[in-house]
Amino acid sequence: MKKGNSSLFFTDSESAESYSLSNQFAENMEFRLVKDRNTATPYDFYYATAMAVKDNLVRKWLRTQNTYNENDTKRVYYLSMEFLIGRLLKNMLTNLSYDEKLAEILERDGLKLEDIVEAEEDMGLGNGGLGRLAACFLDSMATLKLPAFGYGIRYEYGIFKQLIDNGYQVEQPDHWLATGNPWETLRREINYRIKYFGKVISHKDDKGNLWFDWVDTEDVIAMGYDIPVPGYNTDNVNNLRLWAARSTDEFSFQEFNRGNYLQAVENKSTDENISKVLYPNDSYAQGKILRLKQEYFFVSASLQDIIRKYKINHSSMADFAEKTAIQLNDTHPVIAIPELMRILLDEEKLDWDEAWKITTETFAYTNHTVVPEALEEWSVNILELLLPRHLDIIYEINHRFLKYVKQYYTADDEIVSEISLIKEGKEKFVRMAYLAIVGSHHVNGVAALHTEILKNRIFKHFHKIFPGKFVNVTNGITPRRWLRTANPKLAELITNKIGSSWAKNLSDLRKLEDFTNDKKFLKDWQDIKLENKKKLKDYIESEHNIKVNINSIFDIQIKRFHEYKRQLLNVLHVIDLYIQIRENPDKEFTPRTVIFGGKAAPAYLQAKMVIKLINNVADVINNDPQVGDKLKIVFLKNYSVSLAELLIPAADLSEQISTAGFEASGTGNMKFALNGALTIGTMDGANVEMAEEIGEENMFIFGLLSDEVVKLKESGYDPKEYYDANPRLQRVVSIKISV
Ligand code: 26Q
Repeated sequence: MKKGNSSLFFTDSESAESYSLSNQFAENMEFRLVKDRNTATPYDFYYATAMAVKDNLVRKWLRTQNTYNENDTKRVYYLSMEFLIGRLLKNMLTNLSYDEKLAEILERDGLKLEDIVEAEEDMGLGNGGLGRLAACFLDSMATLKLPAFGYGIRYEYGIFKQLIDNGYQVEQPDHWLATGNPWETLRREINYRIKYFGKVISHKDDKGNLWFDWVDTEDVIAMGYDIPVPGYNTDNVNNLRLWAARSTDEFSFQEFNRGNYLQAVENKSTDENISKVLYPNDSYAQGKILRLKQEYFFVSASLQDIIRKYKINHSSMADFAEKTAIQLNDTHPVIAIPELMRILLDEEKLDWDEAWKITTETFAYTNHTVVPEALEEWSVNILELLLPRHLDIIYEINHRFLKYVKQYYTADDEIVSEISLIKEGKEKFVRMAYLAIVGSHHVNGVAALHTEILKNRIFKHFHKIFPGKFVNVTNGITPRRWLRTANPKLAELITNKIGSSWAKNLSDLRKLEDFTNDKKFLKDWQDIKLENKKKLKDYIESEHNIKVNINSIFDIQIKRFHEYKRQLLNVLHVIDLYIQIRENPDKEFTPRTVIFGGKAAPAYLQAKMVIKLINNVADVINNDPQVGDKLKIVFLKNYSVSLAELLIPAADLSEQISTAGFEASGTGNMKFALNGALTIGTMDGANVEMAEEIGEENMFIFGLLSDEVVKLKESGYDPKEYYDANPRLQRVVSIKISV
């Protein structure tokens, strides 16, 4: 330790930054991990490195947060049930520009940064696109020096690990926290009480005003864990706060009095299930009470925390919306709307109109899907049981909204019931997307086409009732992780040509247009691609025992398995190629390796059968001596962010082939294009804008447009007609192959 320090704290001039990384590494290894040269495992090397890097961030982290408080800046809060972060070490090193320095230090002890990085578990706290988008936004917001905060859940189990057994997907729990998480800091003082169940009572005050109280609740504690989010090439370090559930200490006296001590403690331990596991479906909202508990859990904790921070500088709630923007990542955190209303009405004692103004000026909602079964609807019965006061408030919001609708929009009862926040029927439901629209100042789609579909199809009445509320914000990706970190050689080649500004300002890549005829540059580019393909080839061989030809086209489709994403169409095409090879063995054929990766929701049988089909087709094709290395098909198990970082830089062809109108945006499409792959795709989601941006000559566009899909469905779509009219399709579908 440093000598001569008269205080227990570092002063500004002698900050922790002045310690050398190698000293910190050694201190961590010895004092925190209690290991030496003889006992350290590869995981210890990773852990000691990660802690040293984090220590180097702390000063900037503290300073950034202090500056926000001192300046009372307006803050943006990103509320998301998912943050699909992947590994952090390399990303942290990139953003701090430490990568080379550290690699050098490690090398002195015969260690390779590349190996150390591999020891880190993925933080798989998300399903797919929506969760990865949240992670990319954190990186971008820190890089742009925005005072932004992420809020989510510290799931003990992330997205399941996928094994393949006899071609079938098998799910295994992902206990990622078992080996510890060097990036997080438990904030003991940041904990909040979350209320559930109970009842609403009312009383009148002296002036005759009616007040409501939510009482007799069963409470759980939310504990805050913080993860630093450094921006690229800036001293800004933002914060991601994840909540973990802990039981309150007051265990059940009822049980205790009955002499059932253990039962009393056991019941408490079930409270901690709230943050136990991420729901693994990405397109089906099942309506389970535990899911609603999770949603309210992190929303209530986050709002309490946001309001506490606001109150450091403010004595009334009047300026709350001016100082606070809360972005709702899909409807998953939308219970925040009635929750803020509850706080403003019942605790802050504002009247309805004031409270509603603040609420609607605070929230904005991002929609990520038009698939009807993915739109959340909560049973009124469940809400009444779990969150009775919120249900009252939702009814009041609906009452006022429908009054407005009838006055200014339509008296047509059918339309009124169609757009009511409450879906009537044998069982009543709250339509969370409608609640989000009514309670937010803006609603955005995630690509131009998707936003048009929101405005003209699924939310058309709302668009007419609230003109200007719907806006487009096309998704993006962080070029730091997806080019600089994932494909360092290509990043360096580009930087050598046009400088490094592209990493912050991606449109600067246009400068590369000057080099489209530079033979040396193109050759270097191709060499890097080939090197990346070799790395992937080695992985495929070691993990899947399949030998692939690196001179074949690497044709890659990686994403969640879903019917609308049409992995089935892709595998049917592979079967067609196989038939062609078998029928014309001597015909020239451009060798191709078709690679699939992705998880299916555990209960989504149709998607799981497509995985099984791909694996069966792979068994036949890969073992057919007549095919040789002309064609290979590979299903990679356990697709993840870190696997994406290996796959995308090695791709020649990116598959983005969803049925037009269904893929809200897609973000994988952009990652491939950034790494120099060509795209085969439909005019769906952000593919449309990509075609404009990168030029249609760099995309193979096919298929119906989204309006044509709608028309075809309306006029009666009969797949059998296509089958009957197309002999090639008939052969593909009816081919009998034995494994
Ligand atoms: C809802 C209720 C209960 C349980 C789970 C869910 C749930 C969870 C995750 C519903 C949907 C999701 C995830 C959706 C998602 O990832 N959508 C994708 O979002 C990307 C980012 O905007 C887009 O690029 C993709 O097009 C879109 O599919």
